[in-house]
Amino acid sequence: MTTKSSNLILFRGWLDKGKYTWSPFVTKVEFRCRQAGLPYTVEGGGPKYGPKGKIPYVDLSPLLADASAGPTLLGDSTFIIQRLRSMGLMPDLNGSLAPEQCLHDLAVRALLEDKLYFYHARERWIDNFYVQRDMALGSMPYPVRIMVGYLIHRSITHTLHGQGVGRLTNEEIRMLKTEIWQSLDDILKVRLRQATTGEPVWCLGDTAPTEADATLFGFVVSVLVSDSAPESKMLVKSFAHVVEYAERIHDRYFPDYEKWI
Ligand SMILES: N[C@@H](CCC(=O)N[C@@H](CS)C(=O)NCC(=O)O)C(=O)O
Repeated sequence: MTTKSSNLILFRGWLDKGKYTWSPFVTKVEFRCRQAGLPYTVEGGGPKYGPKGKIPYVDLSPLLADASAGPTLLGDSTFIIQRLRSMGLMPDLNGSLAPEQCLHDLAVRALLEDKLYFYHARERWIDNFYVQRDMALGSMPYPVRIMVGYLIHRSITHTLHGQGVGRLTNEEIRMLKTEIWQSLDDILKVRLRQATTGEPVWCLGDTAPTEADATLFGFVVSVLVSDSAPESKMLVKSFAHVVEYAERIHDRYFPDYEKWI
């Protein structure tokens, strides 16, 4: 299933070489690898093969002394980054932050990964179910896709109801999503105004990215490249500073990837 490689292997759910995936967490890890200059090889895989039942996950074995011992799979973007940092393969982006900045960084990540994520899950898996299903389950034969899609829809409906987002109206969700992107646009506007060159700017850091940038870039890109969150795509596109932030990072770190339109 995996190619012989001395690189870290990143399982993205879809292979789609030369393209971003629709998962913000995959792009988060890819950004961290590229920013660190850590080469990686992409593979398809899928949530059910990952140690946490989600994508992304990685196989660390090519980087380990005993590469012949078989795959060493690790799931969850945060723990993947943490592990690669502890192996000395990625810098500690937040290492020199003051406690207050660390808290801001954590808050931005939580805002996106633990709040915005659920609005997107509803938009994708409930409001635009067929587009999302046919992308996420596209490799499955049609009858299987219908059955698995139905089970995922049911499970996500329950999750969103328990979490609370399932009980909100579309109008309420639109308001909450707009509030998030507006706040990000406001801060990025200031960052872009302070920048003297066309180089990337960073959400919280003056001259270098922090962990929040990996997450933020992942979320902006996931909206811009996917077809199953059209309302969010229009919303994000209406925030020029958010789009420019992502464009600058794309141009610097992902010139080989197809860009969103
Ligand atoms: N906390 C995880 C979240 C990953 C995640 O939610 N991945 C989604 C795709 S964006 C997934 O694999 N969902 C499949 C499922 O929940 O069954 C991380 O940071 O990696």
